[in-house]
Amino acid sequence: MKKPVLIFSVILFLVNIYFLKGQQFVANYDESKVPSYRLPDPLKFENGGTVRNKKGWDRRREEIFKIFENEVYGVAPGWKGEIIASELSSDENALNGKAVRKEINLTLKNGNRELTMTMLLYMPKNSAGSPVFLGYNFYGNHTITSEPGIAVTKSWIRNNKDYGVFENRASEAGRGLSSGYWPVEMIVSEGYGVATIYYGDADPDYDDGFHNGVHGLYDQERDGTSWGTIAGWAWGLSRAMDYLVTLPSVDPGRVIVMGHSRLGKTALWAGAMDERFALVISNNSGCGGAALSKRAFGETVGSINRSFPHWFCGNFRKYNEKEELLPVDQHQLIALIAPRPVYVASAEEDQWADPRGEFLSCAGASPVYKLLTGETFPADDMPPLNSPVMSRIGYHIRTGGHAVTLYDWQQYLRFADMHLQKKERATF
Ligand code: GTR
Repeated sequence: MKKPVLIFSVILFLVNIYFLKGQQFVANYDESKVPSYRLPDPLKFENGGTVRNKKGWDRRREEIFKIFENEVYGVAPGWKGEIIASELSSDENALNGKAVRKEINLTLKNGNRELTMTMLLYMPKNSAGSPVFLGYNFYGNHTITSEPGIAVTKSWIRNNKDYGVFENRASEAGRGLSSGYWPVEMIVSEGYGVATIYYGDADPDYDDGFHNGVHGLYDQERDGTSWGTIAGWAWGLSRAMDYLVTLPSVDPGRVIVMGHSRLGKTALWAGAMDERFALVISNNSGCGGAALSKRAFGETVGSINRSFPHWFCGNFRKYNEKEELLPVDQHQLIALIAPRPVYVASAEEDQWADPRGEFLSCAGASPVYKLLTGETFPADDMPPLNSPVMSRIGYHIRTGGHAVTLYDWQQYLRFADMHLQKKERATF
C-alpha cells in the first residue's frame, strides 16, 4: 500500500472508531430507537421449568436474587456485629407539639472496626406502634426541616454552594433546604413516623476503592461480585431497621423504605435484601432502579458505570453497551419485593430515568404478584399524567422534573394507608 493511502486509511479508521464510540455515549430518547429485547420471565426457572406456586416462587426468588447480587449490586456480607445506640437529643414537643423528635447515634461495631450513622427520628406524639417511613437524605439531617435543634452533619459531603457545603463540610446555611422533599409535619399528622440518615454516613458517595463507609467494617478481598455502594447503602438501611424494631413507638411490621433517585435504587435493593421492610417506594429511581435496562433509554448501564464506577459490582460492567446479555432485568427486582406492596413514581421531564421503562417494570412484575396474591397491576398501558394506579403495585407519572414533591408524598401516604393502615383515602 502506498504511504498516503495507508495514512488515509488509518485516519479513516480512527475517525470511524471515534464516531462509533460517540454514538454509544449519546443517550437515546427516541422510542422508535429502543432495541427489540426479550425480558427474562420471572416465573421461569433458569433451567426453563415453570413456577406454579408459592413454593416454586421461593426457589425462583433465590435464583433471581443471586443473579442480582452477582451481576448487578454485589454481595453484601452478613452482619454479626453489634449496634450501640446513643441518644444525642430529644424534644418531646417538636413540630409545634405534634411530634417527638430524637437524634440517635448508631455505632456499628464489627470487631475493632466501627462506623457511626446519625438517625433523625420524628414520631407522632404518644405513638405506640406507628408505621414509619425510613429513607436516607442527600445533604444531612439538618436539611430536612427548619427546626433549629438538629445537628449539622460532620460527615464528608460533596461540595454544593447552594447548600452551604464548602471543603466537603456542611454548614448552618443548609438548614431546612430539603424540607420540600420531606413534608415531615404532614407525614406525622397522618400518623406516620419519619426516620432519616444522611446517606454519606453509611458510605460517602465517591470512589475510594471501598475503604471507607460500611465497606470499611470488613476486611475483604474484592472480586467482580463484591458489594458496591448501592448495596452498602441498602445494607445500612437494614442496620437502621435493626434499631427501629427495638423501639416501642415503632411498629416493626410497618416500616416503609423510601428513596429518591440513587437512593430510590437503594430502597428497591434494600426491599429485596431485607424482607422486614413492609412496603417499598422508589421515587424517580431510573437506571439500576425501577427502569428496564434492556430498553437502553436515557441513562444506560454503560453510562451509569462510567459516571459512578463505585455504585454497582464489577461484573455489572460486562453489560456496558451489551444490555441484551443481562440475565435479569429490573422488573425482576420489583418482583423480589412481592407480595409486599411497592410503589414506583416517575416524572414527565425526567426522561433520563426512562419513565416508560419504570412503568414496564411494574407491568413485568405483575405475574409474580398475581401468583402470590391474586392481584394484578391494574394498567395495560402508561396511565395519563397525575393519574396514579394502585393495587399491590402502585405507579404514577406526574408533571415536572426529577425531584420528590408534595404530590409524590400524597400518593405514598394514600398507598401506605391502603396497605398498612387499612384505611381508604379517596385522594388528597
Ligand atoms: C444522576 C444519575 C442517576 C440518578 C441521579 C441522582 O446523575 O445518572 O442515575 O441516580 O444522579 O441520584 O440524583
